[in-house]
Amino acid sequence: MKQYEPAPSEPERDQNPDTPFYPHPTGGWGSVRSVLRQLGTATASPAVLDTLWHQNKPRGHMCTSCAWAKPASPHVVEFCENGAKATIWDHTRDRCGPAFFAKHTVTELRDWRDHDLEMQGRLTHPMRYDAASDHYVETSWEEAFTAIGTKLRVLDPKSTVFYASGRASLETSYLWALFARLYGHNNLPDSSNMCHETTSVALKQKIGSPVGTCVLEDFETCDLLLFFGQNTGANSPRFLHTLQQARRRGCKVITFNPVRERGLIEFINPQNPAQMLTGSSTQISDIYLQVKPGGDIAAIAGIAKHLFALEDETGSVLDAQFLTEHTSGRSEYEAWLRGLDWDAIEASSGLSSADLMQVAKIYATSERVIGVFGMGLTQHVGGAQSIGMLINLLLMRGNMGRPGAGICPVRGHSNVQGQRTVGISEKPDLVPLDILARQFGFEPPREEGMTSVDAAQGVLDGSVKAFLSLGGNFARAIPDQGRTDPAWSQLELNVQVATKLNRSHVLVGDGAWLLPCLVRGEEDRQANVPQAVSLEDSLSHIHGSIGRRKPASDSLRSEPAIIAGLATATLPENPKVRCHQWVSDYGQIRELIADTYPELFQDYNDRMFQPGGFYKGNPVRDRTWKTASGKAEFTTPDSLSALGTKPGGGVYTLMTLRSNDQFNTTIYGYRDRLRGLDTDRMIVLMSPAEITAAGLREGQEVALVSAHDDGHSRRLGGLRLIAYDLPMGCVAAYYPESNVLVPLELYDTASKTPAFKGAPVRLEIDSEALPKEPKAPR
Ligand SMILES: Nc1nc2c(c(=O)[nH]1)N[C@H]1C(S)=C(S)[C@@H](COP(=O)(O)OP(=O)(O)OC[C@H]3O[C@@H](n4cnc5c(=O)[nH]c(N)nc54)[C@H](O)[C@@H]3O)O[C@H]1N2
Ligand SMILES: Nc1nc2c(c(=O)[nH]1)N[C@H]1C(S)=C(S)[C@@H](COP(=O)(O)OP(=O)(O)OC[C@H]3O[C@@H](n4cnc5c(=O)[nH]c(N)nc54)[C@H](O)[C@@H]3O)O[C@H]1N2
Ligand SMILES: [Mo]
Repeated sequence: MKQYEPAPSEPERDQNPDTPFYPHPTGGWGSVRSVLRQLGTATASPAVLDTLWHQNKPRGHMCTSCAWAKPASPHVVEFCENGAKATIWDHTRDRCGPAFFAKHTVTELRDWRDHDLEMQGRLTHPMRYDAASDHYVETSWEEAFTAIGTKLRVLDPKSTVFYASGRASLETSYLWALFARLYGHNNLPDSSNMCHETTSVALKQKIGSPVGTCVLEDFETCDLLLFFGQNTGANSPRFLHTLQQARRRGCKVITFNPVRERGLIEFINPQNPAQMLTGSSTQISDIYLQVKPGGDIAAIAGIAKHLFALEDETGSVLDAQFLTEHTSGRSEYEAWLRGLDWDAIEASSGLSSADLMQVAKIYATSERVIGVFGMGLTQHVGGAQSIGMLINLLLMRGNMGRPGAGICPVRGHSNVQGQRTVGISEKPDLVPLDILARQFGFEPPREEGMTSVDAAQGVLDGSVKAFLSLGGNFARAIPDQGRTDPAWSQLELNVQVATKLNRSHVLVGDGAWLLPCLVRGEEDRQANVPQAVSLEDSLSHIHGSIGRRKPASDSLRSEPAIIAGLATATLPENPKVRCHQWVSDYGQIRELIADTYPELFQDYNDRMFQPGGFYKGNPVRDRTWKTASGKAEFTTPDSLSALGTKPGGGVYTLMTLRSNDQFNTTIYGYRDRLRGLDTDRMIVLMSPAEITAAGLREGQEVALVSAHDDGHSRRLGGLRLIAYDLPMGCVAAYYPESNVLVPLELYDTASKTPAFKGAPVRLEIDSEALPKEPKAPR
């Protein structure tokens, strides 16, 4: 099934031309057309152009799509294809209000597709679920707050969960975490628990800081970027500008990814008229290695083993002084590496010793190297160990704590890193509880709270009685939905603060509330004064953000105002807790944040509109290591594979992927342009050789069945098999449709981040008929 005629050119030399792919550069006219298509839909409001104009600029609003850095001197338009889609999606003219809910029962809505639920438009009124009629019915804010507060007061706080998705601002997040602790628990899982929690745990343990060490300037002087499992073209496209500039200076890029992602192959900057007119593109990766899923530990081990061999020959590869002064654990690591067998490295990584030698030689002659990574490393059973290996590699040549070098996790949601910074964490050790105790005159809970996996297990076993969600779509984002879906209706209380309707809102029972809030691009007036909020980007810079659009409905409230309403109705009187007063002026919330975190947030209100954001700092930049040993730690992994089980014998590793037309569970449309796939989402990708070996045929309808042997059956049928350029031993399908196949108990052993890129599955010819297309509502 070839979608586009391939037009082979230099960067495509390794592409299998018989499988679908996008034969054009990322960016270029394709991305302009894609934005125009979204703008041209009947639902987009013309005023959205003004909103886009201010996006990511000082005193404008900060994009709600990815967390990539916002430069001090923005481009004329500082947004990308997918940032524009996110804004257009937020500022639709469609409304999902009481009339819609009167027409459809909740049971009926459960059969709708994710896309169709969100396409109803912005939620406009607070709604209460009425179990008797099976409808959401309009309620008032006062009724909602009183009922929720009354229920929370009789529940054991430890049986409740306050989830947050990474979009809410620093001000909102601080209040949310404070509310949880004043109420009496640390059950504060975050979308980060399904995402970069692996990073936070691994970096903290190994280099003493839970976040990346690089700033934008480092990308101006680095001479090599090692890219592991991050899909820049779709998920952080503005980063492509940074990459393009680095490439033009002569910086090299080496990519490790099982999928040949176009953004990491070729790019035309839509903001560069010359490139747009001539069609001349920038090649991104010098070397593109299709590592097997979970094979990064082995790939890095191979590179490092070659480096030790080169060091034996030349004596000039390792940074001996750095290693002695700044690291611990090196001998054990070196002994392990030297003892490794090349057959095992090649089998686990799917890469040849010769390819890895080529990488080792480039690395050994590069002076300033940055390691970049995303979900391809974090979402594995051995995720933290893979990150540990990348750190080991960087440490070998002192690529940490000097300009142009370091480690750069590319974060997901636009403020997901910031939420952790201001206290949304289930780990009490990471929060200054003593300061909070003094500040607000209470005894904070000290027990460890629940991660996302713990929370899902608690919902499943009935120990969680109430689930409050600050944004997101938790029920749809988690693993094992076949098991978890039915459990949601058993909750005694389910409160969803949201902008658009999604599956988590319809998997409910008695005691469910839907509370609609402003989006970031909308004007947020409190006490008649427009308010600003702030966010932290992937490179630890904090930016102010001001929304200007008229809110979608007069009945909406801001997230901080909703939290103030909930907290006031729930908590006992405390003269030091004045939520409504704080919310009348968000500057007061920022002062509270600065009191709790004086080192990070001094002069917060004065600095928040600094162009490029203000930098939170990172001790690693000065080679200060806040680790157990006081040094950067070499670590030795337990296994050469990051997978929990070994593929083979009919078992394949399932990677769950995002398309270019989605933001997590928000499905904008059904194209995946950058992968050359213009079909629906119920597909499974597999290498042509593997299809033949399995006796299957392209286009066949198949089912994926879990090969995780724990007594639970997991199956997803109605999938069309597509031959795709992938390594042997794996298959790929879309998230969230394939989440039913990922076992809840399969997660990174250090952080409990689900193994969304490494679930073991088998393939069956689907004997069931294709499921009926869910009813299209419009
Ligand atoms: N437009 C858009 N932007 C987004 C999002 C979105 O859904 N849409 N989501 C946001 C969020 S919350 C996040 S966390 C980020 C996610 O952004 P990314 O970190 O890019 O996450 P994914 O797209 O899940 O997967 C990344 C890549 O990992 C590769 N991969 C899979 N398994 C392996 C492996 O074992 N090893 C290696 N080396 N690579 C592997 C996949 O082929 C894929 O290219 O993006 C954010 N930005
Ligand atoms: N199989 C598989 N599963 C995965 C992943 C994967 O790669 N594969 N990735 C994981 C990752 S990285 C993440 S981060 C999670 C994502 O998990 P979540 O963050 O929970 O999910 P989202 O899809 O981002 O949430 C979308 C919903 O957020 C609401 N929303 C949007 N904007 C706002 C706002 O401004 N305020 C409020 N209150 N609500 C808003 C809307 O109602 C929308 O429907 O999924 C994880 N799940
Ligand atoms: Mo994420």
